[in-house]
Parts: sequence; C-alpha cells; structure tokens
Amino acid sequence: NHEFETIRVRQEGRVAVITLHRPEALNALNQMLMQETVTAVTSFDRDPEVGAIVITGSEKAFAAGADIKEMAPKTSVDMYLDDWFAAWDRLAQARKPIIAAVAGYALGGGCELAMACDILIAADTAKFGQPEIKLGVIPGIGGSQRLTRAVGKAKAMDLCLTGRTMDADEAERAGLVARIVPAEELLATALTVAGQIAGMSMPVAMMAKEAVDRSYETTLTEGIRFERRLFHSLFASQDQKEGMAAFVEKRSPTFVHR
Ligand code: CO8
Repeated sequence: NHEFETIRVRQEGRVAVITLHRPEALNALNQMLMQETVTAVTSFDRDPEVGAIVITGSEKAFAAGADIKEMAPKTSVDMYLDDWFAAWDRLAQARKPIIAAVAGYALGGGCELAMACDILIAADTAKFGQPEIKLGVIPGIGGSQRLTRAVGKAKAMDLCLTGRTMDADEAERAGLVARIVPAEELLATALTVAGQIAGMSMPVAMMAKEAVDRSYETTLTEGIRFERRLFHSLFASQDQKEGMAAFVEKRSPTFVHR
C-alpha cells in the first residue's frame, strides 16, 4: 500500500476511489500527481479485489489543468526528452472501467484526464474547457483528439480556438458527459455506478470496455468483427451460462468471475 502526497486512495467494497489532492493549486496536474495517479490506477487495475475505479477531485476543481508553474520554464528539448505527459497514456491503457466524477473546473489537462476515463459523471457545477491557447500552447494530453471524437469538430474547434469553458448542460448535450447530478450527489452516484459495474462479471465488463474503445481505433467492419469474436467467445464462460440461466429462472445472477 503506497503513501501518496498528491492523491488520496481508498477502497469501498470492489470500488477503488482516487481523489486528486493538491488543494493549494486546484489539483493542477504536476509530474508527481501524474506519477502517483498512474501508479494507483495501474495497481488497482491489477488487483483482483477491484472491479471499477473512480477518479475525482474537490468540490471546486476536478483539476484546473497541467501545472503551469512547473511547465513555464521548460524548453522544447526538456519537454521532448522528458516525454512530458507520456505517463498519462498508461492510464488510458487500464483494462478495468474508470469513472471520472467531475465537480468544478476540468480545464486543460483536467478535461483531458476526465476524457481519458470511460464514463464521465458531472456535477451541475462542472466546467469543461481547453484553455491552453490562452497560454500560448495547445492541448498536450489528447484534448484535440478525444474532445473532437466526443463532441465533434464544431465544438472542439470552438473550445480549442477560443479557450472558452462550457458548463455541465452544454457538455452533456454535446456528448462529453454521460450524466449530470446535483453536486452533493456526485460521489454517491459515481460510487453507485462503479459498484454496479464491479458487480458484473469482470471479464465481461472488461471486454465491453475493450469493444467500445476499439470503435475509436478501427473501421466499422473491423470493429464489428472484433465485437462478434468477443461475443462468441463469451459462450465459453461460466458467467454467460449463469447470467442466462438466472434470467430464465427469474433470479439474480451470481457471477463467478468477479
Ligand atoms: N497550474 C498551476 N497552478 C494553478 C493552475 C494550473 N493549471 N490552476 C490554478 N492554479 C493555482 C493558482 O495559481 C493559485 O495559486 P496561488 O494561490 O499560489 O496563486 C491557486 O491554484 C488557486 O487558483 P486561482 O486563485 O486562480 O483560483 P480562481 O478561483 O481565481 O480561478 C481558474 C480558477 C479560473 C481555474 C484559474 O485558476 C485558472 O484559469 N487556472 C488555469 C487554467 C488553465 O489554463 N489550465 C490549462 C493549463 S495547460 C494544460 O493543461 C495543458 C497544457 C498542454 C501542454 C502540452 C505540453 C506537452
């Protein structure tokens, strides 16, 4: 069990919760926070007692971006040699479902981190944006790509070129956010959703995530072929037998692979 400085971790049943914790900087994502978050996600991802992960911030900020003070003096060669932000790619490689529970600011890297998760649940106080252009840079943790895939070119261009923020309603209408809840219910809702997922057959939930993710990487024909192979393979699992038997027998399933 790690001791972390910039995040807090805990487990509630089969759900792991990672709380970003740099209150002095609105959870700005510095290198330590990145390393600690990725370490925590990777270890929960491997832990058989964990079925889903929630990442959240504070009431005021999920994260107000990459740490501007840390980046400000860097040269282009520093950034290239350190491969700045590359560790975040490991978070996107996690195989278990990750829920971002977002209240307050999710700007720049904060918005990008939320988008790298699988389900984005927003408090009605959430504000999303890619304001990097105002700092003389562009998004650097996938924002120009994931935002465009999530909300389409029109809004992605608008946000990346003007740096304006959008509120939770606009983000939900645009397809960035799965659900909006009152701020005081944010964590409870995220835990409930994560708990539901963690109660499913684990390999099935992981395959569902893998199949949806594949749609970003490939053509429709290949994606459907991939889905179909996973679907067929599941008929070799005890959990398919149990899930379908439970339906027929009008009872709740008890999945073996949890
Ligand atoms: N980095 C460092 N410190 C920050 C950041 C940040 N992103 N955001 C806030 N802080 C600090 C403030 O400096 C302040 O510290 P202090 O009290 O020591 O001055 C403290 O957090 C509280 O912030 P504010 O006083 O500004 O709080 P307000 O409520 O007045 O304002 C805002 C909140 C509007 C969120 C404001 O803090 C803000 O605009 N923050 C910056 C948002 C931003 O531009 N984010 C994008 C950052 S760049 C990025 O994420 C990706 C860069 C990609 C680079 C690619 C490289 C490969």
